[in-house]
Amino acid sequence: MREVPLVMPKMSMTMTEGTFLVWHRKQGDAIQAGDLVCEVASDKVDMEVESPIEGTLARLVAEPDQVIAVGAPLAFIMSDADDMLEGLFDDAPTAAAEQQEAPAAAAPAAASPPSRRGPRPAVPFARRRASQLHIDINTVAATGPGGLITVSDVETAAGQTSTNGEAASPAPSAAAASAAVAAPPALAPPSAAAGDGFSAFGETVIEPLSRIAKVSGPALTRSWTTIPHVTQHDDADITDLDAYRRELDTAAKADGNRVTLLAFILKAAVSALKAYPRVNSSLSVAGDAFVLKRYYHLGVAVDTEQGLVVPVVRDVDRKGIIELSKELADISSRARAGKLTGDDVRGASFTVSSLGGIGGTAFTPIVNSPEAAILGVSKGRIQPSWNGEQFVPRLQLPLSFSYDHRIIDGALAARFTAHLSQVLGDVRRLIL
Ligand code: CAO
Repeated sequence: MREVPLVMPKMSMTMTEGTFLVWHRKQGDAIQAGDLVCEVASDKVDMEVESPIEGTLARLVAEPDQVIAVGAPLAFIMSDADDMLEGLFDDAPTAAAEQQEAPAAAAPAAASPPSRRGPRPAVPFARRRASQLHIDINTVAATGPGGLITVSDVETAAGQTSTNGEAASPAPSAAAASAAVAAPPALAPPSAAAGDGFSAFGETVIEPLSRIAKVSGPALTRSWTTIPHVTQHDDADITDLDAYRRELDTAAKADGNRVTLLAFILKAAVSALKAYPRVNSSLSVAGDAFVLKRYYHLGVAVDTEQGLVVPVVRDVDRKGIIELSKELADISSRARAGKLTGDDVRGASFTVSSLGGIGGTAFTPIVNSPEAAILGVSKGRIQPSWNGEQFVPRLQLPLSFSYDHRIIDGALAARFTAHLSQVLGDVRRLIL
């Protein structure tokens, strides 16, 4: 009996790391060679990973959305089988993905799927489109370079598109018809190369997705479609807090720094996370426990020209307002300059998304899986507030707290936002 690693496959010559997507088996499962174990993605290709050997899935190492180096273990299989399949992820998918990365050098399209047993390479969205259309991707004939399955291959298999991809087929299948309800074109458009069909109605311009959008789009879709989301809204009276912040900000400006509300929001979030530890947790991979985190690393959504990025401020519980303010200025300017490293964006236990500098009264942020919740903050506004005798003008900050309902119930969410509101309403509580 020996422990065999199941590793992150190399899906192209240039690939150095991939993103782990989802487990299809759980720890302790008995598996056969060729069984589907999990799915991973490069920035170009999604791939199913099968077991190379018969045995027991002894240890799951990877977590959803974790970025893992090529060749590093995703899991370990205990096995006493001799027939290790060497080169499971060999030239076929590698060549396919490589050609996808270099369209100018694309080889003639392969018309049929590879005959060997092994993972079927598919472009992002193709696998999801297949599942939306209730089609087994292993039955789809690939027309992409090197045997890559494209979205239009899947749709063709569903009988949904005509050959030029510009119009729906005259007799869509029942599966395609139900998919039209389940997934409108705006959610999963066919690839631009295949013709998107919109030019039949007027002029169109193709704007390629940025690298960030290519990575974050599927991650957001996964979070939104796999996590039962609920958003709890509340207000915090920050009249006194804002007066104090302005004092600090004026002093900081003299040194070329700023103190914005966000540093206080991070500290208040830590206070609430300590009071309600479940919010600072994740569901275990096996789905049978909560993993409570005793660290307070907070992701902060930053709007950049390339798209949304979420750098992480570590150990917020151990830092003061001035230190946090400087760090926020540093990470947001590095994010906008595209200079964040992999370490800058890993390991958050909770996320804050502030649109307060832009506007809006409320929104429904998407939980950053595998975290349990995210706090959205909108623009503070002066509102009339009843003090028991009269209405007085107070600065109210809108809070939008989205949470995974499998981990957090409505009462806990209401208590969490009430705690946040109290702490932000009385700045003295921040030092408790
Ligand atoms: N209410 C009112 N004013 C606010 C505010 C709020 N909630 N939050 C910030 N402001 C003010 C600031 O005080 C500042 O005003 P002054 O310059 O007059 O003092 C101004 O708005 C701009 O602040 P900022 O946005 O530069 O700084 P920040 O620390 O508040 O936020 C950052 C930094 C990086 C979070 C922000 O710039 C950003 O990118 N926000 C967008 C995040 C995003 O896209 N989220 C959506 C994700 S989808 O889930």
